Amino acid sequence: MKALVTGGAGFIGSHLVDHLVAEGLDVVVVDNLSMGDLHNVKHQDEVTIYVEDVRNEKFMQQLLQEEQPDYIYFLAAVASVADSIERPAETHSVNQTAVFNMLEYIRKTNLPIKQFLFTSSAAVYGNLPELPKKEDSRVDPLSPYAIDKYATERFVLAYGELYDLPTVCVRFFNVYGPGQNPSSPYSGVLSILTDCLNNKKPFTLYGDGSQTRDFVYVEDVIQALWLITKSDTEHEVFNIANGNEASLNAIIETYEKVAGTSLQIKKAPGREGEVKRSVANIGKLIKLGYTTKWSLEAGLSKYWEGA
Ligand code: UD2
Repeated sequence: MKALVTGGAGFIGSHLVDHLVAEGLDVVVVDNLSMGDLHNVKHQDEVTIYVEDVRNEKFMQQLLQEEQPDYIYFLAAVASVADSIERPAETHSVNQTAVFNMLEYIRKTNLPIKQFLFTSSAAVYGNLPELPKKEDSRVDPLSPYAIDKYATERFVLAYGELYDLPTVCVRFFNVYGPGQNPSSPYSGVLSILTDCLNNKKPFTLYGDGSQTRDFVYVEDVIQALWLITKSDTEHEVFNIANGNEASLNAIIETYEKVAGTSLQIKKAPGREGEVKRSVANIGKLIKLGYTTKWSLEAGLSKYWEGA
């Protein structure tokens, strides 16, 4: 069995690649290293890596023909709400057009895949009051990022139904763990917090810290992705989260305790297009056998140990 992982040198992608290699799959990675890093890929001798952009349509088509992957995990993305507001056109070309082009090519050439998994985001739910978010909760995408993710989900599911392709979508909540790149202002907040705690840098807190998120340790995310693959599920959407809501203030406090050091905080206005509260219902995943192995404290301790 062969798996193609776009964004496979990125934070979540590289953990997925490790797991797929351990499961005995042949793994092919496409990553343009815009946020990813080849050092993230542990078993480089066992993985075929192409440093390429998923927007290179010709290249991607040739790759699919040559490699004939059974499983496709589409993780390549401009992965930030704030970044998408700065660069809406570029976000769109990666987060929607590249995915669409691949689906269209698979359809036209009848490429015999076993699963096409698209990674969407909790951002699609927006700021509607229903909590926790279920996969069939109303959506209200507020940013170019969220709009692209939601529209692409619809393409992925419609292509699945209309052309009988084995497609599935997941909505990541806030994923953290080793390998997350803290170097951009759009990086995940826990990677930035880790960097600030480690290097005694001031942390910029956007808003009053009362915004909530559902943080999930990357190992649990990989568990969920693999369960979805093994279950042969198709034409479904799954939340991938921990199922617990925590405010940013509470997360900072917990992390300071775990790290045994305190943070210097600079306040800044809240970010545009941001979600105020976020927490998932993970019942659908639990039905597939998912159990969260990492509480926030356990995950933060593990992350801090390796930082
Ligand atoms: C996360 C995902 C995004 C999308 C979204 C869905 C990451 C990196 N991004 O965006 O892809 O799926 O969830 O809702 O996981 N913050 C600070 N200071 C900083 C950085 C962040 O206060 O230096 C705040 C930020 O304003 C936000 C919270 O921390 O309220 C989490 O920010 P984030 O960028 O880690 O993730 P989020 O939820 O915006």
